[in-house]
Amino acid sequence: MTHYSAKTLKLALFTTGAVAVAVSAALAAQPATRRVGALTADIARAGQAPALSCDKIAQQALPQARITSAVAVKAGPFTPPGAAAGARPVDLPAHCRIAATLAPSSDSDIKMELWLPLEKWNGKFMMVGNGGWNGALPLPAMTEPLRRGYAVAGTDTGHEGGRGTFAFGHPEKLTDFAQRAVHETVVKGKALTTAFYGGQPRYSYWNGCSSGGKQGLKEVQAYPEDFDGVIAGAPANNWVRLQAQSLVANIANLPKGQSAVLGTSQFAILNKGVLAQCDARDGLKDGEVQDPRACDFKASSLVCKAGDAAGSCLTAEQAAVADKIYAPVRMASGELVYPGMAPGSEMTWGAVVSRRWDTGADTFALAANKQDWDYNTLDVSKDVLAAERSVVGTLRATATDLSAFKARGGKIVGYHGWADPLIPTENSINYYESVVAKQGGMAQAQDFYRLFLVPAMGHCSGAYSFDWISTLEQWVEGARAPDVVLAQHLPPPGQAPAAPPPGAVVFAPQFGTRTMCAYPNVARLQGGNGEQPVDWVCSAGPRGSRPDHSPAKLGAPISSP
Ligand SMILES: [Ca+2]
Repeated sequence: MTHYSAKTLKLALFTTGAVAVAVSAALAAQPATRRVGALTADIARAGQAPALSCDKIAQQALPQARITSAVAVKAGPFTPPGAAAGARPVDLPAHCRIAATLAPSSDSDIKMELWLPLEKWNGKFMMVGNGGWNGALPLPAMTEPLRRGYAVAGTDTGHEGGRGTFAFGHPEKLTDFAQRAVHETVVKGKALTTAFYGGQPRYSYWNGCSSGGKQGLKEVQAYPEDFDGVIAGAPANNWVRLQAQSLVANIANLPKGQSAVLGTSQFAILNKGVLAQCDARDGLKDGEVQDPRACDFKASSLVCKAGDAAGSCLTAEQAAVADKIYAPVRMASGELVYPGMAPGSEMTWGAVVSRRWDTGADTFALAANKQDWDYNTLDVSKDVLAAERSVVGTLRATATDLSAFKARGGKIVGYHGWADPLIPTENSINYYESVVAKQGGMAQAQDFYRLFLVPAMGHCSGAYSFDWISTLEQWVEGARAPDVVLAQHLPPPGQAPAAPPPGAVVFAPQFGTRTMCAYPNVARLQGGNGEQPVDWVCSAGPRGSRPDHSPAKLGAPISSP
């Protein structure tokens, strides 16, 4: 059991918007072991003026690529194209904004952007990820790394629009989406960064969630030289099986030709039932289930009985559909396809189950090479394995041997919200355990890969605010390995956040700072209201997913490689 006293924790910095929290090196000092000589020279270079002007960088020759624009942008507000109406612009520092088109195959049309700080470059490179089928440059996600001084890159992965239909008749474009667009953008982005500043970046990082988490893991597996550190949030890495699970839930709630069985009011009834049964079990009645693996909730417990108030219970049909959404998906052979939804994730189930799930339908349509494939005909016992053998099999990032990345000092920070309505959380546990098995033990895996499971967090965000970039930087650059991370507890939607002054060490009492423990440890309340780090201790938690949501054996590969 590890206990961290309040004295060993300090709030290190706040940034605008999300509160950035760092933990003092006293927690888990780790000696710097890498690149000490190179680092000295690199630090001298960091912060220096560019060696080339933004005009000159436009003339750089790149193989199988052309720079379409390079513009020096003055410091000032930036609103990404396509931002929601009324979205607040982000203040960006002066930078050279480069756009390029990459064509590693004759059918490729990969757009990338690279933003290079004109002053105070931190000497580092970062690439940010995409979501879903991608099809747009991730400009909003590029703003924060630039503000931190990074040279930052992003790609549209080689097509436009958020549907998978782009890939019919375009196998090279599917390859670009699966992995090549990211790798090519890394290579070109680093080359341009090096030319611009007159020296290589001293560290290179990936930051992505959802498809972005998958992209980061694919990089680790296929191109271990590309990054020194990877943030892989809620990864869609077991792509084909995830889409099968999403479609099973979707079909259950939206039977062909009928209206949805469960809607917003039923999601709320289910969530209330889960909290009534399981919230207080973790010692803190806070509207969050710390570890849903310990919550054996059944929707059938909410079927209306005589005397139940209207709107407080479910019909038998509604309960059966909900229990199907909670359930793992298995083939007739018993092989796990994918874990089910965790109790506590109900409030946002509508994202997948209340409308046609195009992401999954497109995946299996491509696998069958039939544009009019009817997703209602999905047979998980046959179609999943067939899809994994088809062109969409390349969309998986489930390889378990990460030793090449580990051997060169690479680090992975993974996270996944327990209330994720899009990607059931236990897939992250199953993947992590398959890496542990391949590594030969938990300690060997934790040497380079840590996973954080976040109570009440939805898909990639919600409930808590983290500073994953600082967490990864501190680990890769030698300050500390993340045994714990601190997260700012966010107030429920509609309530103004408490805004502590810069440098404050006193946390807002009602929405304070929560300790998150690296898997398999879990945070246990030892006092207080749970809103200060000292209220929690990290102690050993259970290994693996709930038994029926696990592959048959702990550490078994989560899908055929
Ligand atoms: Ca609780």
